[in-house]
Amino acid sequence: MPSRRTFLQSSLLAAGAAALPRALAKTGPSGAKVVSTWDFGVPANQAAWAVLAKGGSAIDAVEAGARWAETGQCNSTVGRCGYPDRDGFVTLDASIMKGDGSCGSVAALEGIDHPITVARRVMEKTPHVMLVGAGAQQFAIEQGFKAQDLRTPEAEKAWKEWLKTSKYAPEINVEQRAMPGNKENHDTIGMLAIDASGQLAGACTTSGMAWKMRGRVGDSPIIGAGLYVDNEVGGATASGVGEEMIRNAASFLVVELMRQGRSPAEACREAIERVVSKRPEASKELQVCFLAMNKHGEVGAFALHQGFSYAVCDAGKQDALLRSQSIYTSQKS
Ligand code: SD4
Repeated sequence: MPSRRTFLQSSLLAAGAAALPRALAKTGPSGAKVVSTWDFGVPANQAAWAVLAKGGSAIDAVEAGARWAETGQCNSTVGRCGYPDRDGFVTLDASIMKGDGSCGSVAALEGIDHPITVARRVMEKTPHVMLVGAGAQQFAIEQGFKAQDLRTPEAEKAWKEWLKTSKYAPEINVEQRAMPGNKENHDTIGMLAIDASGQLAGACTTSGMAWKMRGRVGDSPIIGAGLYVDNEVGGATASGVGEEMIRNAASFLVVELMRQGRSPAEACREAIERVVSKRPEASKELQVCFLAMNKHGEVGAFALHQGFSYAVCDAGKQDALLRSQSIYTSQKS
């Protein structure tokens, strides 16, 4: 097993993000860190780091990072520009959680461009944890959000193309196909942060699987499946085909494995092995990815199939992009 340092160095990818503003480089509290899924985690982390570097809280940081992913880019898998369900509706899922156990989420939310902030309002302004569908939208509007049509012309075109076959068959790493001209296969953003005072928080936001059935909810808004955070241990988040995360209470599982003494990488690997052991045949055809950080700021990831990347940002380096190890090393075995 390579040391963490060796692993990080050997798996560093060419930084895909724009150069950092000079003011951000090598500044910020030394204990603070933010990590997130896929290539677009690099710029999303930087949006979160802008909060942490000023001594801001982990919860404010992950909300800022997730908000960037929801509108700052347009990639068919998160927030605005997300691909619709099979009936043509863009429906968004998001969750947010603090290390003290506070949490909030929204599922199947339509017409609201910042589901992560609605999830935070559920956490802070209601006695509930989760609001779904029309009720979630009603709450968002009461909170001052504007309902709008989130379906882009590109998403509409892709949906009409999909209707020709109407075949629901998620592809590994590209289940929600990148827009024409967008070469990245990035996906749902899951983000974990630790702030200067040692508090942890996480966020997860997505438009879910493209062409899903109307009413389908994935793992991302389900506390314990797509996201789980505990100040006493650490946090975990997931990307990939959410049904597998729900079946295995996967992010909770990763955190509990860390509680039992596993490193973040070991915990992610063991959780992936659990997914495989439950459905070995299905596991060959779909992607599942975990990212975890413990309370000491150690980071690890593991995926079912190769191709999962994750971004790490702290006072020393704000644009690290790493490649996760995986069970299967070719996309289909
Ligand atoms: C879902 N986990 O809705 C999300 C989608 C995703 O890679 O992460 N795809 O199931």
